[in-house]
Amino acid sequence: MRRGPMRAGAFPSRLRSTRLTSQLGVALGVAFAVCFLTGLLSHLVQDPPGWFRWPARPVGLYRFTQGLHVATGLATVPLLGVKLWSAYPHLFAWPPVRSVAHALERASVGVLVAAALFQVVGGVLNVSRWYAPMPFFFTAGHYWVAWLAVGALLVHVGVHLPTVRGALARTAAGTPPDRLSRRGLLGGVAAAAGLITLTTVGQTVRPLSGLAVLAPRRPDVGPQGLPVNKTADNAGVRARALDPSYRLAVVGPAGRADLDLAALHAFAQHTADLPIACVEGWSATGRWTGVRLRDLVALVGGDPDRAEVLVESLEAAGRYRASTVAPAHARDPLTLIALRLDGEPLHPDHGYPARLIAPNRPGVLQTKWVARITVREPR
Ligand SMILES: Nc1nc2c(c(=O)[nH]1)N[C@H]1C(S)=C(S)[C@@H](COP(=O)(O)O)O[C@H]1N2
Ligand SMILES: [Mo]
Repeated sequence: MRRGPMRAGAFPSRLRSTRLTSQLGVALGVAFAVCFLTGLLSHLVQDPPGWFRWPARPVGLYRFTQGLHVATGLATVPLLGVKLWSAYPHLFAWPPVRSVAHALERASVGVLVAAALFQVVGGVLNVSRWYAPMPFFFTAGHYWVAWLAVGALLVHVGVHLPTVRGALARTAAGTPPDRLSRRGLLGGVAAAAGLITLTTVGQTVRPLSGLAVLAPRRPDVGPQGLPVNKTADNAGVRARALDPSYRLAVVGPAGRADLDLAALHAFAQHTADLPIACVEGWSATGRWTGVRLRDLVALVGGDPDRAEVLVESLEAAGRYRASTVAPAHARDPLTLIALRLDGEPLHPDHGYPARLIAPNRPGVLQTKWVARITVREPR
């Protein structure tokens, strides 16, 4: 009956132990928890329900939480790999099902493994901007499968907590290890995770940018020294962005103003050092100069301290063609309709003639090629 991996002694490595699996499980659990919470936060910031308020300060908070999200997610790759290696002989346990509870537990492990792989592989593909293998909207899939993974993880932890506790309480493993010791293996996993972190985190931690050889983005590579996600050509806006008849429409309770570039430059100009913090984990700071959004709100009769603002792009379609600026950001003196980057007019790929830049916001909400600003009075 019991052949191949099913037979007794089919997995001779003495490196595997309950203790090893427990230690890897704890590390993976911590990384997953951090990744889940920072991911949930990012979701709330991008798509805020009515009860959720995200502050405009500190300026770089989202840059930090999203950098942490992507860094913990990437560090999970070797952890998850070795964890699966350490536990997969259980897949061939005999008898395959002992009871209804055992069957349910095995099914939940199946869900957990599938969901964890989906999250990690999908996250890496997204960071690499390789969407072909994902024929669905990445953000929505990543969000819902995260809940699936958390549910299955809670069941998993609940079932195995007593075993893990016991295994971690014992000091030394009973059998002498193979050539590689358990500590050696754990050290190797930690080193692999550390190396991945070191070679990617420079995409958001500027002093380490020279080491970011595995990161798809470098904070200093791109026109005007800043990376670009979507170019003016990709967005199909180049001609309209460069058209001298460009006007920024500002609409509010007192009416509408159509401002050409000269009119925008005639407003008081302000400069702010603010990061673009992309959800993909890269970030880069620019020195932006332009008109305060609150000044444009006041121009059309809105209340600069309470108004919510809709910012729309010249881009005709596309998920990121518009964003809503909540009152906390709209009233912030650092929130600009930027006309310049480092003292130069914006490069077309950075949103010429005008882009939104606000403190503590995800990159996807920093709308480029702004064409229309609509002031909404507080609800
Ligand atoms: N109109 C428009 N604005 C946009 C986008 C877009 O696709 N369309 N992409 C956003 C994303 S995902 C990011 S990270 C930033 C990137 O800004 P940068 O290309 O100027 O660095 O722009 C944002 N603004
Ligand atoms: Mo982004």
